[in-house]
Amino acid sequence: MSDLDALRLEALTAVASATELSEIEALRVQYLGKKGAITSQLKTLGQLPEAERPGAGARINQVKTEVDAAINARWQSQTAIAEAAKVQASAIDVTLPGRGLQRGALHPVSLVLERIEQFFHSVGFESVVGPEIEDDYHNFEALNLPAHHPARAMHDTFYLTDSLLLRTHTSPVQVRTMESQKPPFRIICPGKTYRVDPPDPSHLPMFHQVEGLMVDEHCSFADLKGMITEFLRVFFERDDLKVRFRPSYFPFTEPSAEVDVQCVHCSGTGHCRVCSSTGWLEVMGSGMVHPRVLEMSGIDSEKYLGFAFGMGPERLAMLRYGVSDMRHFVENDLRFLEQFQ
Ligand code: 2U9
Repeated sequence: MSDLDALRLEALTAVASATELSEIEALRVQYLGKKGAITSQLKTLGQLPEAERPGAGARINQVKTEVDAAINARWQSQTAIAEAAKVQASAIDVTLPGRGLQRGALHPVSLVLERIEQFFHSVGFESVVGPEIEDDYHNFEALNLPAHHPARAMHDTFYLTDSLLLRTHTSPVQVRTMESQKPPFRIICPGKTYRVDPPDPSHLPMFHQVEGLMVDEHCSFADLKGMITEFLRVFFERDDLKVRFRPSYFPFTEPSAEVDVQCVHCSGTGHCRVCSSTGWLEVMGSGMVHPRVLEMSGIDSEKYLGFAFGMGPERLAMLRYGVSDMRHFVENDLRFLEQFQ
């Protein structure tokens, strides 16, 4: 029995200090298994005098139960600790502040294109787009710019083959519309255009244009002036903005006019560098479509008249947002782009 007391103490001490579940399981086998130290005590009962056997048997079973309970309790508490550690390791702290979203912003040229389209859609124009790779006919010939016409020198052209090129304006889109649709129509053609211009503060080899064309039976230069004046007042958000039309020359329009607005920087006083002290800023070109251009695309120039205009969104974005160098638009410097949020 003194062996049993020592065994009991040894087992309970070992269980109390076991931390690993595998260790606890090993103790169960060591003391309570078939050949375990406590189980083996029962086998020694036969060696005792008969009168002592019931008491000794009961005592061994009592120790067995006690050690079994200690092992179970230790197993449970260590399992709970292991579980808690696992949860802790994979826990997400939902109270931590989020990393936050970095909001993007539209490019200033996109913002300007949106404003231009919004205005012209509101007065009945539809946007039409076309290919950036064009043929010589649609880019030049059909616009009254035959080969060797001196005005072709105005467009230093990226040629891909003898007859294919990167369009130098979006005018070929209007030509294709006139070829395939019957008037009346009002369209604007926004898109990328290309000219052999090395980048400098006011030139890029790829830039944008929005050109417009209205063809109808009654369509006058007065309509052109009214439409463009209204557009510029809405665009620059000034009801009283002064607009002037200056005689000019384009092969595809006759008469032609360059459009100036009162300088949006010095309000026309001329005390500024933006307008070179003139008080005026050139913002667009315009004119009545040349009858030969209408005829070449199959429109009866006796019955129909057209007005057309063209503008550069990069230039308008520079004036609207006070950007002094066109190269900012293609450098993708976030310090620049972030200002248009
Ligand atoms: C057709 C007939 C006429 C389009 C026009 C301009 C005047 C013009 C420039 C302004 C600055 C382009 O971005 S810019 O370099 N454009 O001055 N464009 S009239 O006239 C057309 C177009 C197509 C069939």
